[in-house]
This record gives sequence, structure tokens and C-alpha cells, in this order.
Amino acid sequence: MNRGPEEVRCLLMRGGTSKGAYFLAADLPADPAARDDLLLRIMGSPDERQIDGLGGAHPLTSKVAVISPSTDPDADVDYLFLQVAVDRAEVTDRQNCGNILAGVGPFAVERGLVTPGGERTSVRVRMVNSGDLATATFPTPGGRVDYTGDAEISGVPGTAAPVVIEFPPGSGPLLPTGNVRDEIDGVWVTCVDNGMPTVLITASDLKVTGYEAPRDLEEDLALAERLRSIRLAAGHRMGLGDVSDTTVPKLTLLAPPRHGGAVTTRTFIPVRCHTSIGVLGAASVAAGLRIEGGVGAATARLTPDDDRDDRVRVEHPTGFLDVVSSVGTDADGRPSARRTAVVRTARKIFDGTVFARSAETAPP
Ligand code: NQM
Repeated sequence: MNRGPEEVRCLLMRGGTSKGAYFLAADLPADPAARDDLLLRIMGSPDERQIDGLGGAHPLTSKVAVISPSTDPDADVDYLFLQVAVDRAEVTDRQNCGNILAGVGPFAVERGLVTPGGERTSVRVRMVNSGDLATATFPTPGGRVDYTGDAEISGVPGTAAPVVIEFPPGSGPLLPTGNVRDEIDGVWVTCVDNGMPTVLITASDLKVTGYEAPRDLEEDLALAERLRSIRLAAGHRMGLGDVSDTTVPKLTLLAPPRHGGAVTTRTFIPVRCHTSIGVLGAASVAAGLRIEGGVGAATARLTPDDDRDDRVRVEHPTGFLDVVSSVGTDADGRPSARRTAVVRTARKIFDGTVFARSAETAPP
């Protein structure tokens, strides 16, 4: 029996340098398996072109945010991030996304979950994937979200209204292996988690410069094999278990900066090479550079100015991402993040009804 397409209220939004479908949790099935099955059919997965759905045929444009009022007294809304695989029938909640986070506050106002607070509104978000909190502040003149403005972020053409996101220190350890450096496969790495589990590697240790174009790095099969092997070992050491089928940890290759920033990066997420860098990925890199004895500290060029205003400019393939990042020590003397903040932008692209491909005609 063909039940026809399911119709779901959906808001398509660019969040930072990613694009995703934003839903109210109440508009999706409560059962995670039924929800994920529906999302695959909405996004057009599995199919490397996602031709029959909303997905944009790349991990950065195959993302979903599920938002609901929060029961946490410290948050206004709960945000569950779901990565929808492009060419596999897989939806995962194992990672968070700070770019899609940029659209969560505006979405909460659009859907009436949060009452706008005047010229600007701050929305406190509980990120369900990690349990961590974030506060996003953006313009709401006249009680409506204003997406227009003069903030420019690398990787997005033009300008838009700034969404300022503050991340209080997360609950987990900044150095998940307990070490400042670990030797994996004959290479020294620093494993950091300042919101996104990330393995920092000096690019030259893997016989690349770190300045290559993402596509060239993706085509380097020997590099891919090396990264895969390092990632699998790092996953175990970081307490993430078998990561062969997960999207975390990410791997970031580091090289000295070339454009006045602190460091050059090429980030694998984990197979495709990011065209810029994730927000929480950059937050992990920025904190990692400040850890004495870590592999990043040797490559980074942090200036006294960076130390004064806590700013770290992370260069990436399409520009840079500035992270306000300071690191201190916890009660046991271990490095821990003090403050992390970024400026992003977001834009509502469409608001309406999405028609899912019917289950009977979808690929297995
Ligand atoms: O690290 C891509 C992105 C991301 C994640 C990824 C992100 C983050 O750029 O916070 O934003 O690393 O898979 O959207």
C-alpha cells in the first residue's frame, strides 16, 4: 500500500558554513528509528547526489536540527543535532554541530518557543548531543529576527547579521586521553575536546604541507589510509570506543599560518576534507594550540595580541575563523577551557512543508 508522502513542517536554514533542515521535535516521530527513517527520505539518502531530497550531497549540507522547549532550568531550548549520511542509510547523533547551532536561536524565535527580547535576543541552548550549554545572541528589532547585517564569515558569500555564540566550559575533560601528546602510528598527536573531539596532527608528519586544496587531500589515498588508522586508535584512547562508523573524532592537520592567523588547518570530518572548519572543531583547535607541550603549540604563532584578547585566528581552506579561547587549569592542575566564543551568521532560506519520499519507493 502506498501511503503517499509524509508532510512535515520544516525550516531550511544556513547555519554558519553549513546548511540544514530545522524541525520542531513535536513535528517529527518521537521514536528515534521512525524519525531517522523519515529524515533519510526527506534528505534523499542514501544517494551520493541526494537528488530526491533536501540534502546537498555533502556532509556539510546534509544536516538536521531538532528543537524543543527545554526542561533544563539553565536553557530555553534543547537542540539535538543529527548528521544524515549522504551515501549510506545512516543518521547519527554521535556528534554536535556548532555551525547549525547558529540557526537554533533564530528558529526558536521563528517558531514562538522564545519571546524576542528587544533589539537583541539571547537564547540559551542545551546541546543534547553533548549535554553542554551555549548562549546565542542575535538581532530581533521589532520582535522579528533580522538576518541582514554586516558580519562576514569566511566560506559564506556576502554579509549577514551576527549571531554571537558563547560556550561555557563543557563537562568533559579537555584532554580526553589524559595526555598532552600521544604517539599513534609513529606520529605525535594531541587529542582535544573543547566541544568536538579532535585529533591535532602536524601536517608535515604525514608528508603533506597542510596548504593543499581539500580535494587534493581527499584524493591522496595513502593519506586517507594513514588518517583512518590514526583515527581508529585515537578513538579508543579518547574513550570513544570503535569509531570506524562514526563521524567523531575529527582530524585536523596543522601547519604554520600564512595569512596573519595563528595556524593553518585542514580538517577531515572524518573522510571528506572540510572546505572551512567546524565551529566546535575550531574551538578544539584553538584550545589545543594553547596547551603547552601539545603538538599545536609548536606549530602555532600566537601573538601577544592574541593572548591579550584571547583571540585565536584559525586559518582554513576558505579563510579564517576567529575563536575567543582561553585555557586555564582545573582543580587537579589539568588544562581546562575557560572561555570559548565565536561569531557566526545564519539565514532563513525557506519555511514550509517538506514532502518525504514514500517508504515504499525509497532505496533500502
Ligand atoms: O565543529 C562539520 C560544520 C561541522 C561541524 C563537521 C561543526 C562544529 O562545519 O561545530 O560545525 O565537523 O562535521 O558544520
